[in-house]
Amino acid sequence: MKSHQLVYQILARENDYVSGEKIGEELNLSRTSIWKAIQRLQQEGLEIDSIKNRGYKLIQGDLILPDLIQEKTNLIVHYKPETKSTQTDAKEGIEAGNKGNTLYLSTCQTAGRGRFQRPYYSPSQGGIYMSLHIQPNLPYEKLPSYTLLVAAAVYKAIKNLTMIEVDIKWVNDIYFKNKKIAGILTEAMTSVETGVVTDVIIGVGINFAISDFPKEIKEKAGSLFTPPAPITRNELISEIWRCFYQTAPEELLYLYKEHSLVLGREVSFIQDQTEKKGVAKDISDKGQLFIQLDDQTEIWLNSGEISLTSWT
Ligand code: BT5
Repeated sequence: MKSHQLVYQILARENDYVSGEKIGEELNLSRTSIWKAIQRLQQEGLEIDSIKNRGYKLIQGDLILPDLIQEKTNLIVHYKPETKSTQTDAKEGIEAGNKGNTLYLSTCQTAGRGRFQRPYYSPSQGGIYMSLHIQPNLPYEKLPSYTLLVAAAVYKAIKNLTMIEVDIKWVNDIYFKNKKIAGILTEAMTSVETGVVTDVIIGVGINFAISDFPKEIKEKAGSLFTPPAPITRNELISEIWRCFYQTAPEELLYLYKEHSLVLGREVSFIQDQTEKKGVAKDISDKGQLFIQLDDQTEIWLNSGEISLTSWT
């Protein structure tokens, strides 16, 4: 690990001020190196107080530690402090021959995107941006709905760590206090020869501790925490993938439906250029939403084609 990461770990562990001398002794680093490490942490957005003769104290913020996440999840973690999009990083990784069960992680995206190429706001402070690459090698019909499974894993991880219960909005949004705090984007690659889905990239963006949003999404977007956060991003990232890999899919699908914001509610959506309304009755294991329209006809909505415009 780099010096600033080691210094961060000491500050995160201590509840009180810790002197530069003590940190230096533990890490076998000079006071100047410690000072430089503190500056680097402050540049990365951590709030660190320093008092003469007492030392340094972490007030708020955390540092993403890819080595720690790798150790906790058994995934291979590729980390960039800033990137265009972790989805693109994953695609480039696949082209370069990287194997599955690899996590592409960043603290800031300059071209983060959602479904239908919509932009995903990914500021440098307080967010989580990550894309998991897996290699299912299954025909499309046998492919589980990874968006549903990961949404439920996000729900479960947050509950396990904080007791907070978030809501899931079909198909790929996580809501908390009626605001969107996270989104999921699943993309698949199919072999032209065999028709088998060889690679899947599941992108997750979370507003972990973000205090402000641009005006275009201010009404809609929220944050899981208002800084300071009671847990670290490292803990949440590790717990999400632990829940994803170690929970039976049946349980995840159950959690998804149980915490769905739309089941049993009236929803609207646009299909063939017309607004339609109906009651959301069920969600299939493949991620389709079953709707009873106002004229009593029943239809299955496909998440690849339709977004809900309202739900009440
Ligand atoms: C999503 O799309 O919500 C999926 C977002 C996936 C982002 C992750 S981050 C890691 C990986 N790398 C990427 O480039 N992407 C993935 P969708 O359901 O289409 O929602 C997009 C809409 O949500 C936008 O049109 C905005 O209205 C709104 N939005 C944008 N940024 C937001 C944010 N940070 N928080 C809440 N809402 C946001």
